[in-house]
Amino acid sequence: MSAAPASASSSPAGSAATRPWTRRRWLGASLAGLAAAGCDKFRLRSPLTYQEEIDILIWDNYLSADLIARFEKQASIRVNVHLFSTNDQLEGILTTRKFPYDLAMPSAFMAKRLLDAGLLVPFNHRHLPNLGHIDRKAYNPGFDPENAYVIPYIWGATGIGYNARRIEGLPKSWRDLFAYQHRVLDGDPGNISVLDDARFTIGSALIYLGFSPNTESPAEIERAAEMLSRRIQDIDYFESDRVPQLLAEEDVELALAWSADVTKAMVTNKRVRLSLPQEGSIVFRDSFVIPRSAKNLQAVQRFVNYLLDPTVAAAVTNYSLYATTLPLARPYVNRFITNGPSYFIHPAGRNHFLEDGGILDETYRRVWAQLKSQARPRTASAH
Ligand code: N2P
Repeated sequence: MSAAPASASSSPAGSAATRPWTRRRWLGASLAGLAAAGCDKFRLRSPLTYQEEIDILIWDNYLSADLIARFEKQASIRVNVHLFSTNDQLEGILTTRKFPYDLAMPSAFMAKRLLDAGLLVPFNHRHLPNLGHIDRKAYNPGFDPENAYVIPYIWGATGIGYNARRIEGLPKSWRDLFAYQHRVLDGDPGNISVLDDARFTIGSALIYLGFSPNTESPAEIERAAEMLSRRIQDIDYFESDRVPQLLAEEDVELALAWSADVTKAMVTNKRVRLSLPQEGSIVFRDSFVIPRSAKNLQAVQRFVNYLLDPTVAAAVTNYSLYATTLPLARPYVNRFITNGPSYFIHPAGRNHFLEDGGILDETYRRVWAQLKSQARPRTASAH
């Protein structure tokens, strides 16, 4: 197996979605997938002609080139992949760009926000015979109980990715990330990264302080921001895409991380582990939605239905290492994934699901912008 599995995606988060998947990117991502999962076979795009075309906006490293090529061939529908790195970025793209995206994949709380803003159109379940494969428990009962607009597909938790050989002790609490100066065993000052994502990073700080990550109190949000601000000089990266590399290459000892990114790091570095802090953590469900801009509803639903096939969903998880919402896919998922951090979850009561804060989100954004403006030059220049 070669280098850290996650990607050719080292360029600034702000531009990820605008970068086309060049052949080099395909190659990087596919080889990364091979290294990670040992299953998908790399194949260059063949010079087929397609009857139709769709444009999808998804997280980096979720879908392999091979899976997409298989669909393109069988359906004669070309799939143009556009990438994004954070929910905020996705919202920015969908609200400001005129481009006719046919599919997007926000986390559930952002899907609600997009729905409330009138930016989504419903699925037609007649085109989705495979929809019933999704675990009923993963539905979004609050705002879309029948999955009219939102189809949860991938889930995971947030926790502390850490290097077990370099950090003294097990980081059991968010305190280890946010408020405690760690002893790093070889004497180097330890490096820290947090997700470049306002709701997830501030939300985790809120959980540590005993507040809800969905708090409606500006004072509580400010308290979380103050704590992060006291830590700002120790935070080396605000990073959402490159966490697997940062951990695997031992650039950071402690990272606020999405669970599967820790699995990715562990593929090449056995010292890396995930801790779900005792105070609880945020669980996300990344979900398919159809933006109002969609130009080809039938073709895109055919694509979604393809992804909802249990064997295809398993291949998505074997490639991305992110947990699937399809119980029937699980038997086809590699054991090292189902037994590892990708599937770590707290017992009930300590899992938090982000909710759309409506206007309150502005407080998160303001506080986040202030925080990032205090970041060390190294961090600031990385973005
Ligand atoms: C994959 C990022 C996963 C995002 N590169 C979690 N919502």
